[in-house]
Amino acid sequence: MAKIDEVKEQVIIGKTKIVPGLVQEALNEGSAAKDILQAMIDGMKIVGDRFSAGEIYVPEMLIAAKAMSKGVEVLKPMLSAEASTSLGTCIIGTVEGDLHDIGKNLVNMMIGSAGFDMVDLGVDQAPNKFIEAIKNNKNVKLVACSALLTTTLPALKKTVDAIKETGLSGFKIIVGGAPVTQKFADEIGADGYAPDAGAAAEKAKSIIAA
Ligand code: B12
Repeated sequence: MAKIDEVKEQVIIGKTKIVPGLVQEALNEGSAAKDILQAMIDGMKIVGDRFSAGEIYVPEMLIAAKAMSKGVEVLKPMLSAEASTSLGTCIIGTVEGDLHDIGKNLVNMMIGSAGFDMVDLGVDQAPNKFIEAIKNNKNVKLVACSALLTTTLPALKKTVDAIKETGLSGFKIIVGGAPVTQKFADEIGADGYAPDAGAAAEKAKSIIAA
């Protein structure tokens, strides 16, 4: 089995200690960092499907997530390059009620490497936490909100509404996460949407220039 396939298999079964070494071996074997990342994302899709089918439970999802996070750490230097000029500050977080952060962390890394100074609020963040961060940080140009559950899509809307109601300006809001679509982003009045971390970085740059 190619190392990259082993990475995927070991992420699925949550082998936190083994995954980082395998990721390094896959790199040594000549696999591209973005392909290894995609293999891990594909692995998480299988984990999600097994959860839906009732074959595994929350603890198994959690250890798979930990294994993937450890693998991403190895890839980080290859996926993100330091930009020399700053495009401003980006506040990023997962919305209230939602504990998923792997996707948000990848978006953080990619938008950061596009040249933004990142302020990561973490998971389960109420609208006022985003607002406080916008007020307390200098030169905020972008706010990025993540939601992974259909049940937290309303919290995404609540967050965008609350930020807009403050009347604060000078920044754009982008939203994303598996259940989020361009249509939903438009409906809730977000300025932008992107389906994955690479596209999020492109969108971040184009949206603040618009
Ligand atoms: C790992 C995981 C967990 C872990 C999370 C650990 C962690 N540190 O993140 C734990 C165990 C905590 C968990 C808990 C739950 N989970 Co869960 N989880 C997953 C799983 C398997 C993987 C998620 C993941 O990391 N994917 C990989 C990343 C890279 O992809 P991503 O998050 O989609 O991110 C990409 C894009 O969406 C986008 N993106 C993400 N954020 C943003 C933000 C912006 C601004 C932009 C532009 C783009 C963007 O870019 C990212 C990178 O390319 C998914 C299945 C799946 N395949 O998604 C289920 C899944 C999301 N979970 C699900 C469920 C049901 C739950 C629970 C309710 C289970 C329960 N009964 O308790 C709880 C809810 C807890 C809570 N309140 O949040 C369901 C959601 C169903 C739904 N439609 O709502 C899923 C789809 C599984 C399933 N098939 O049923 N989960």
